[in-house]
Amino acid sequence: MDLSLKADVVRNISTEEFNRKYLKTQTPVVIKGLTENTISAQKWSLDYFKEKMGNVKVDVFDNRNPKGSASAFTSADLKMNFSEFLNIIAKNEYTHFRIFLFNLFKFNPGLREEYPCPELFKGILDKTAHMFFGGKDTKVRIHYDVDMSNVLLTQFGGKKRVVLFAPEYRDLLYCLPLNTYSLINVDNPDYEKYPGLRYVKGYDIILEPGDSIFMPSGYWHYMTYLEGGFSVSYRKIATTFKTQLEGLFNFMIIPFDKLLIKMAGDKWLETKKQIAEKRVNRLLNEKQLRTVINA
Ligand SMILES: O=C(O)CCC(=O)C(=O)O
Repeated sequence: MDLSLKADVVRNISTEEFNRKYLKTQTPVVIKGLTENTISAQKWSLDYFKEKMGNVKVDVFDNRNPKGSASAFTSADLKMNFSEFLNIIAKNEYTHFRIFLFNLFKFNPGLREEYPCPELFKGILDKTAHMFFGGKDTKVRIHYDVDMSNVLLTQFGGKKRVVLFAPEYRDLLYCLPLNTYSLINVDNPDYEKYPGLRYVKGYDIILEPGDSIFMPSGYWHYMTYLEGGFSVSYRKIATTFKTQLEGLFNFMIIPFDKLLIKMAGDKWLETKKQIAEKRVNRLLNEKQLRTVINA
């Protein structure tokens, strides 16, 4: 696994330049300064959310849940008061708890004015933002987003490590069938078990508070909270009809995966792992690999 690809880091980029250089070419980029001159830059902190929305009951994921490996992040493991959760991550020590895809504006529509969708990402989805919270060293398993939209993720609070891989590496990353995630360990790749990982190239990026990262449609991402913190994501619909259809297709197949998990549990998970491994072994024996790794 080679993580030496370098993403551009830009500031003050116009919408025209962003569209031409990054959105059209589906190239990741780190953008600095998008929160400047917004209320979020002055006000947003764990304490502020505690004060504004501390009583809201939030869905929390528990990274220890062994069942989590069987399916996409579609259902949380427990509910707690937002203030209770924020107290845990404010300690800035390891916690297995995290919040994923929290619909911020649904609970407090006023917050929309405090960090509105940046101009360069405006579109039909720009009224909805999602939030992600985690404590120090919390990790988010490698996956790509089911809906295949483009994502602009802005970091607040502590630093976050983001590892990215292009969609072309889907098979070599051992994507599990009927879903959009993989069980490989990005921090400690097992090349004996997963030989395809030798051919994978990606980006290893550290986001500082105030940085935003553009993750194009279908890009695989693996996150590590280096400090307790949170992010906000805005989405922009996929730029090609083919990719939009892929998003729709993903939504249609995941219920089958869920059904099979219900019916066959671990057996289905084992079958999925075997299918993913077979796909890679086939690829490693074929000339196709050359096309994928040269992409
Ligand atoms: O930053 C996080 O906690 C996860 C972000 C993520 O997975 C996403 O935006 O899809």
